[in-house]
Amino acid sequence: FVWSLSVYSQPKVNYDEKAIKPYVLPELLVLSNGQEVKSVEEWEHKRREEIFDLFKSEVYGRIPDLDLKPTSEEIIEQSDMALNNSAIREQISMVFSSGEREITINILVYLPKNIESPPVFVGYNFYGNQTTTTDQHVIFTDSWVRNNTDYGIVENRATEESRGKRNSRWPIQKIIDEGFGIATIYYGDVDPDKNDFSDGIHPFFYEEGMSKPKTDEWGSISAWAWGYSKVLDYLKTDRLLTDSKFIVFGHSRLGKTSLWAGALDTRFDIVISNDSGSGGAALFKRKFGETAAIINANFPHWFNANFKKYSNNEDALSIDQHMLVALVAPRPVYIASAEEDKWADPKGEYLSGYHASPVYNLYGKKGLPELEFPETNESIHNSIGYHVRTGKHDVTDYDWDQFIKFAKKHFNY
Ligand code: GTR
Repeated sequence: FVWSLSVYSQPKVNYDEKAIKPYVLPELLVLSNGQEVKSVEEWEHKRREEIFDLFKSEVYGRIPDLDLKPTSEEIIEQSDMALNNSAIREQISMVFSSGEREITINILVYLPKNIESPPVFVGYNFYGNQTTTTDQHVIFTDSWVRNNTDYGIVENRATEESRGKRNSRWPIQKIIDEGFGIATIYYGDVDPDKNDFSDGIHPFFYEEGMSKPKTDEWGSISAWAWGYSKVLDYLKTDRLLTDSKFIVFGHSRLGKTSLWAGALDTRFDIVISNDSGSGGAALFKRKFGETAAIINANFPHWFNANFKKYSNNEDALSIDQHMLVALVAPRPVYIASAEEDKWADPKGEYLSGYHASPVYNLYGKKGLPELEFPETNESIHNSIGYHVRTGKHDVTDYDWDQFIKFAKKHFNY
């Protein structure tokens, strides 16, 4: 067994609450000039903009604002008799091209029958749409997929053997039976998850001579967030979803992404982060579990180049993740943790919701008012929702039950 240099050079991972050094969170409601923010107006027009700018320049990276439109967008397959005749299925192919370059984003949609414009969960998957269900009609991605021998994925290509392999994370029938739709997309269609800026969407935006984004420009999390907005652009035009509400959902690295996407794109009516941890809901300055140094070493492409300055230097960060949660306000946001997922720092995930609450209060909404960490398996459904459930880093039925309950409550549905 050979330690890779990046692992070897890591500081020890801290899992001891008592060993956390005192830290100071950046003030949420104080402008950079020292002035206090006292109204929604000041929050929206001043402080929110400042915070966005910090997350863009120092963490996830700026998304180029060239408005790239799909070169084609087509429903390539549909059925009114999906899932034993209980659902409508649509598969949409969105193609983006520029010169020789092309990416295809495939959206798999299931909708309950006989409900007009149902609310829809929108979430990326890790290994291709075919892994989310055993439904034989689901089309494979042509994009690069991470190898996984359990799923028979060996040459970075989706395989028949992988069909349905991740369906425990996608209780599609339950979602449909509860009156919701679901849209899922393979995240690698937008940007393959590897430290390589020559593929995916990034190169579409390079100026002459560039081979990677500039130091303040987008890493992969921002690229996936961009993809979420493009998918939403389509969903907003779907004839069956004219008045639908949309819930952006993601697990782990994709939970980091759903928070950032939901903050950026206010057309997402609810934002859900599952076990998002470091760079997601967890507070960096606690340095508990996965730290900035560890994540930068193992996944340098997720963030922008500027973020590297904060490895072992969290004190210098002028943001922390409570500010990311606050950017979603006043829309409902749900943060889910798992007890055994210490790597993602459940308490740090909770605390970012707690410390984001003053912004919700400005809108007359209730966030997470108690500093005390809640009991396991007791969910909170205020405008900021939270639970820590028993078990590991995963998406379980318990998680989905809470997401559905949360959406029903806040949509009055
Ligand atoms: C881990 C990473 C976490 C989380 C997770 C996942 O390896 O350290 O930050 O993103 O992957 O996405 O499953």
